[in-house]
Amino acid sequence: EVWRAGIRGLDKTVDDITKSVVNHVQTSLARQAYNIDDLGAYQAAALSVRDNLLVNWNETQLNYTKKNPKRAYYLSLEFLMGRTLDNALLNLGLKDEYKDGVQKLGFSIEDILDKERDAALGNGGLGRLAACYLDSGSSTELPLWGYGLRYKYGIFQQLISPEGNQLEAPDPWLDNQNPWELPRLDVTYEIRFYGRSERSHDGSGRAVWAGGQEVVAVAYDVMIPGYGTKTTNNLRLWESRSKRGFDLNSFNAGNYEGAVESSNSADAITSVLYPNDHTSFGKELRLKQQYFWTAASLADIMRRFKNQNKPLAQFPDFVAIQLNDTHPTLAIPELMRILIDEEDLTWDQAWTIVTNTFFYTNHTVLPEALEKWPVPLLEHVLPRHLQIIYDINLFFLQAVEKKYPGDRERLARMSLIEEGQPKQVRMAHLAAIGSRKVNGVAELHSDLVRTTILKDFVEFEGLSKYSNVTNGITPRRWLDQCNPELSALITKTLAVDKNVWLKDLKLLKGLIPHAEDADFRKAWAAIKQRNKERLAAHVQSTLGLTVRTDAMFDVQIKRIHEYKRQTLNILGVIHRYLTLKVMTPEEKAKVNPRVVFFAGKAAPAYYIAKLTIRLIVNVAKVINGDPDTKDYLQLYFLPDYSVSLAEVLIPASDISQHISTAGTEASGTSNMKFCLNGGLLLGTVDGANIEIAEEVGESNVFFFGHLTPAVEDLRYQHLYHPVPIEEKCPALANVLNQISSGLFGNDDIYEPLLNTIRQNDYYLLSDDFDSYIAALAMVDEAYQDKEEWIKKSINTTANMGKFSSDRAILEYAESFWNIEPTPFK
Ligand code: DL6
Repeated sequence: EVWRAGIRGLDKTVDDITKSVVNHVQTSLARQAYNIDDLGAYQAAALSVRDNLLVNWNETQLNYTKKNPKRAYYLSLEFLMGRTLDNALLNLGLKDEYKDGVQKLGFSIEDILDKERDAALGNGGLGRLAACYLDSGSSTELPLWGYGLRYKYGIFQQLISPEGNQLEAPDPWLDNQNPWELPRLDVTYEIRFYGRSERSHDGSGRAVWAGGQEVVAVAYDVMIPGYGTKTTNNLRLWESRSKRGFDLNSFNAGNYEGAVESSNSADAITSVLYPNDHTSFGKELRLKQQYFWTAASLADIMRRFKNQNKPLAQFPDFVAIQLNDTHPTLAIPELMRILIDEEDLTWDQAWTIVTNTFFYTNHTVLPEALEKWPVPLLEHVLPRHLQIIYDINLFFLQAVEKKYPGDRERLARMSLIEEGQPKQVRMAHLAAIGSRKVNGVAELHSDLVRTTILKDFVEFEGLSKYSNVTNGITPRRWLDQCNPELSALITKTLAVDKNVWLKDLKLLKGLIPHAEDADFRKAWAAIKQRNKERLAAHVQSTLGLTVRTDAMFDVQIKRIHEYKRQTLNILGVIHRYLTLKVMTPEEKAKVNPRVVFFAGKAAPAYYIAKLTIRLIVNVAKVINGDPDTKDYLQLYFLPDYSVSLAEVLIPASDISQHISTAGTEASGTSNMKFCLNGGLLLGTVDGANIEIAEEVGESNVFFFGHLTPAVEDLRYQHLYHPVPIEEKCPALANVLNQISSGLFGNDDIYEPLLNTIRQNDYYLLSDDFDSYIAALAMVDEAYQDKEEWIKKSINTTANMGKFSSDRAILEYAESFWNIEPTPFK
């Protein structure tokens, strides 16, 4: 209790809570307490909890100001936060009190929590990782701030038409106001675009950049509470506004559209999240987003540093900046610009500071995702930055030439500029040479970064700069919050307070001996069963569909992408269906029923991914309606995948699928979430699957498919020695032919999707299909022995301690940023 009282900011009894909620209803919401609905109750409860957070947040900032530790800043274009209220209550240790408090007022805490809209400012893994890292940063008391954009519209809402097409609708997540943000109208910066940059002729290398458009960045602060600690860090999100409001001359002349044009174009910068992951499009608005955000963030960081009155040379002693993928790479030339043009440093002084400040994480080796900006576009939007990039390139290539004289091919490969029409700036190269450390996000991925896309750089700069930090997930949200019953059972079994094991996740190993205890297994299995029922109730209430809960739950949830191979999964489902259709009743009686769930969004312009969704939806219609099979196989595509939906799906899964072509999934993080919740993993030898298997034991995962080193050879064979699919993989050919023959709709709509497999098969479905089907059969067989299955499930959870994001963030803090926990009483 003493501990709890210490972290709450404000100490509140249940009575205090009811008073504070009613007070917010009447004052902040200006409504009558007797006439409030669930949404109003949510808003008032959120504001009441925010009061607690604010106390801690203020004290945290004061603590940092007093102690002046080195700080780290996580620059991410995406923060996929999900909901906040439940997490804030957990971290403050106020869950039970608020449950009772709102109950006294006639509300249920579950209904209130359900009213919160997800903050969905991200596409997928990269943005959710950023959110987990902020939670862990505060929980481990690190001076770590996030910087991002306050998009007015987050990731689009996904609707599925009756034909099975994905339709997109805007996500107006701010419409009901956002109680979790604090507008900081006093924290603003002016950000320039376009104009002209003129170099001085005094040999200083300085330039004057003037003219063009100026846009104002306004800060919105989001409090990030740590678990079981007062430390409450900050996520600062920037909103764009016009500098002048509107143009009075046009207004006076009666040209109203013209008058607001500039404010519209300023507002547009932070109006919407780009809904693509793993593709780089080179669009002007996206470039403006990236610069607007990095420039505002750097100005803010610089202002904070300068308040200390230290020499600029000490900047890297007080500031570490993590670049979450290449999206914030413009921060490198921007800091050079500030140091040279505004602070009068020499090029060498500035470059020394820059290369000791930045750290770059790569999140994908897929070629289409590697960002490149057309030189003419950069020249137009950011003329000074292009000059700086050219200068960086010149000095860099001179150094390369010195080490490898005459090696022109190497120079061309390593240059920041890719030749072509138009020339393009390679942002991964800029991020690599401008950073102190570069890392991938799982062992295999970091190896691939070192041996493929940045191979020349490793040879040139040395291996020690190119490192790995395997991703992690926060066990607070991804176990305690989403699976409270399992968390309670773990606490009881380990006989330690949950505040201890949730912050030292390796303690889960203490569950291992209990896998041999039949009563414990029974309790474990009963929780899984109730989680399935909770999911089924959710599907019933949201979609009106009845899911059977006495079946194995098989889940694949992630962005829809060819490399993630949802197509392989749906083709496997069809294969199962066709097999069931020809089984005798005696054979069927031995089959364990299976319910297959898919969820995920496709980028709006990604035609093949959208076709995959359509196929899944239409296969579901046939399978779920077929009396021969519906007792053995059900299939659901759950629309509008989100963090909140994941929180219901993950605890309910028996098996989850992570089946990317080997070498394509950098890490994956949902694989960690499923395994932490006792779901077994069916996957390829890829990304973090490999390290999960190392931890939980290969006998507890189901691996299949070709390995990474084979992939290139197989692709070569597809191109130059193709074997007809009927010959290579008759089972797959049969499935494809059934689709073509109209079993799931009488038209040729799916042909472009099927042709990706029949023709080039870049993602190797035909190479992996047979072993995939064999792995599915092994899963079926293992599931027959329920006791053994539960043992596997317990042992999996027990060995997932490595994947806490606390471990990952401390690795960044210790090995890269050199920052330390900075607690306070
Ligand atoms: O590191 C977080 C996450 C990984 O777990 C996924 O494997 C990876 O695909 C994802 N990468 C991206 C790349 N987007 N960009 N740029 O989202 O990162």
